Amino acid sequence: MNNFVEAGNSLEQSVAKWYTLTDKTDETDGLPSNPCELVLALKYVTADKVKKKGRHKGELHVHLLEARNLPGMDADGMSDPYCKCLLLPDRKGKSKQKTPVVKRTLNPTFDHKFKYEEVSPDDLKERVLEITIYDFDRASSDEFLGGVRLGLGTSCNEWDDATEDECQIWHTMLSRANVWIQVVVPLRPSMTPKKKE
Ligand SMILES: [Ca+2]
Repeated sequence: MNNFVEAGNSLEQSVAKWYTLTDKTDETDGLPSNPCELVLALKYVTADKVKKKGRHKGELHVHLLEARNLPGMDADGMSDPYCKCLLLPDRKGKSKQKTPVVKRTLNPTFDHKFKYEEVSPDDLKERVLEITIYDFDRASSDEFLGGVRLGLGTSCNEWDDATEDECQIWHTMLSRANVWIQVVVPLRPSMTPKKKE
């Protein structure tokens, strides 16, 4: 029942809101809250379900669906968003994934799938999926629009700093193997690691 095709057919209805409403009531500036957020789906595929032969570990499947209410960075008030994705602590090679650029929009549809092979659930408990969104600029360096770090946030590594919402998503992905988990996650305005207590 919980396969992704079904979830995709009713995107708006099936999207789970992971953040709590109490976060919003802290806003005192009176600005309308059209939250800057990312819609994605995750699925951990156990080793016995991996199609390639000779694999001993499972796979993490990632489907970046869309972003909403991104900041406008260009002169016309629009941005040209694309996502970068890393499975930290690796920052090189197959860890690096990128979506194509979606031109002139603040609400891009990425619909981009990729996977990380040969990862066990225990590996993923110590790793962090970092997704950052940038505005592509032809003439200057790309500008940061928002990001998330999905993980359990339990190690002392400074990059392992998932918020409660981000941690809940990772926990759900790990506890419900072979099922797509589709979520809406608020985008951080900065990727500076949160200080550990
Ligand atoms: Ca641009």
